[in-house]
Amino acid sequence: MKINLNTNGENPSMGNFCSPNVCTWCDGCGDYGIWTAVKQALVELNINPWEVLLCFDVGCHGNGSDKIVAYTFHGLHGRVLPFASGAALANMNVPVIAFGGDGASFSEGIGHLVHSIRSDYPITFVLHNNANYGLTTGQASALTWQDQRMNSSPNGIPEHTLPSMDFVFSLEPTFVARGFSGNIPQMKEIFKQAISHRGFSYVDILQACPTYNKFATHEYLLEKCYDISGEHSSSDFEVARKIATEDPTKRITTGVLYQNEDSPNFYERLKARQGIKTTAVEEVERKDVSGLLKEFV
Ligand SMILES: Cc1ncc(C[n+]2csc(CCOP(=O)(O)OP(=O)(O)O)c2C)c(N)n1
Repeated sequence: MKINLNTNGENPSMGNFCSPNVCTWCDGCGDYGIWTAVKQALVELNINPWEVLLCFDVGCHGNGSDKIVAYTFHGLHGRVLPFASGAALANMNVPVIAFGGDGASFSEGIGHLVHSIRSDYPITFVLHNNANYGLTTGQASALTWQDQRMNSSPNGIPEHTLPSMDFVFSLEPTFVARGFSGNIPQMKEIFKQAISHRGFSYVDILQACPTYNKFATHEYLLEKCYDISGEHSSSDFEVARKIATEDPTKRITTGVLYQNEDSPNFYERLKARQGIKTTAVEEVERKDVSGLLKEFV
């Protein structure tokens, strides 16, 4: 469990997370649903805005970093995971949620995704999967469907689509979930479970992008997404991998697909931190290093 429930007796409400800044997302953008479900999940977990760190990558979703009240960070494109992981390791008492687009996460920052999953850093990662580079106006990402015509590839995408779920499962994750931006109640439940997970929670949210994604539209996702929660045991890795990688033209399974609650996370495996009750942040102190520096002159 990476959450430290609030200790000051105040109950958070949706209003506590409301920012006076006006959203700039397009009408019908899936970001609205994700933004709402995140706030609902935090409220239901009894986490106040000052008890959580929300880290945003660069992209349309990242423009939401000042549309919610919490401790927020808006970083460089593709680099949200190292920042979020470092913050979590420095203070394990604060839950950390990182948000990234499919462009950032599967192109610019794919190396960080690899090592975040295999290291099992104690954070939640929400993939805003709109299958294109939204903020820069509809270029193809590694998750755009093959042959789709996009703004910088008018003849269609020659590469095959990166099989993201197969890729994620190849890295032995401890938590994998998939949701749909049009299903807020389900996303809320997924986020609550992801935030409460011990290690790295990978949450793929298939997201409508009405302006640039004309293939996996809200209507298409509504038809294909299938909530498997009631009929699936998330503890079986092989079954989870199979249902996560089914032919998406038939159905797209959603819900918490896999969770391993027994595996210690990265911090718990750090030998140097074992038995230590303080956080690294609390241990920061001013030290005289002039003697050490003399060794280098
Ligand atoms: C290293 C780097 N590469 C490229 C860019 C330009 N850039 C800014 S946002 C963006 C697209 C973001 O797409 P995605 O990550 O999928 O997020 P979305 O906007 O779709 O939510 C790009 C290419 C950048 N700022 N930095």
